[in-house]
Amino acid sequence: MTAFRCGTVAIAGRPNVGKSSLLNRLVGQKIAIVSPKAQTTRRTVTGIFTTPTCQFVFVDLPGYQTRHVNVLNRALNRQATEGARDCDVAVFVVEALRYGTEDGEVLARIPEEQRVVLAVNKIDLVKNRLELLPFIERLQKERAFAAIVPVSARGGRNLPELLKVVENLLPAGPAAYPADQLTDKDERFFAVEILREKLFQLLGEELPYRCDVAIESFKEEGHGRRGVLRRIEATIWVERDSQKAIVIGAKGAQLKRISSAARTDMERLFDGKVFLGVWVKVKKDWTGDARLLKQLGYG
Ligand SMILES: Nc1nc2c(ncn2[C@@H]2O[C@H](COP(=O)(O)OP(=O)(O)OP(=O)(O)O)[C@@H](O)[C@H]2O)c(=O)[nH]1
Ligand SMILES: [Mg+2]
Repeated sequence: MTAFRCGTVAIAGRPNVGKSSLLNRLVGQKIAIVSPKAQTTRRTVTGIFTTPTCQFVFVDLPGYQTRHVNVLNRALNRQATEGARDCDVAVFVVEALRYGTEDGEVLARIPEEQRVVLAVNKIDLVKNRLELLPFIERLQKERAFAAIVPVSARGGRNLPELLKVVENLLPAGPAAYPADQLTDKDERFFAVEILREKLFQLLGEELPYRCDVAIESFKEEGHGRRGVLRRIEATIWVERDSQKAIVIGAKGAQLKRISSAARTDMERLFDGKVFLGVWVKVKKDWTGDARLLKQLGYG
């Protein structure tokens, strides 16, 4: 009988290659937020997946930030670099047929001695599969990857194969978490992330990068037959009054859209009723304010 394996698996790569989508697919539940915009993930999310032979502790890292140079993005880049270094295995995600300097910079930050599996994602977008071969050959010159697996986080292609090669690289050892545990993050964390996802999905191109979310209070009420009611109060921080006006929208319509979309997702994830109150507040230059960033959970 082969020994049980358990270890941490960082999911690294430049923004927008599909790291969070891949995490969600691998653990079988949507826990990491996803948007078509680059640099969506700011907080490292852990997703735990346990099989009869292995426990994978996936860590979805922020994509390396190049867009704005500020205290926030420096903190995110530090997280991304440390995450890829401190895990047992790194899965380096690229987009099929697209490999540029930004990808190369992320790969260069993963230490030479780290075991790296290359996941070539979004193969559902490749019309002619033959084109993948020269692409993969070219990438093989970049690093001695432990394995290369073409996948589709969207369609689920080859994900069992990806899990298999990662499993074989993980150390033998007992499970670190109970088999049914999905994440080590708490509900407050997900409340923040779900609200942030809605900002990314519903606001324009630039504004989501100027916002962040803090939970002011999170209470559970009525542990009765009708389930738990969660009463959540949150603040959306923006940098300027003009941004606040956009987030709120005419007659509060935009804020209503954001909070009701967030509430629906929270109710699905928490499996119970949610009462959500959201306020928008201005804090000039919050992305450069180390103290507020600490409060917002960026170590
Ligand atoms: N067609 C296709 N689209 C995908 C696939 N995986 C992810 N996407 C899309 O790619 C976009 C980015 O996905 P994310 O999962 O947010 O990417 P990410 O790497 O986590 O991005 P950051 O958090 O910004 O670093 C989203 O619009 C996804 O729906 C895939 O396999 N196929
Ligand atoms: Mg992400």
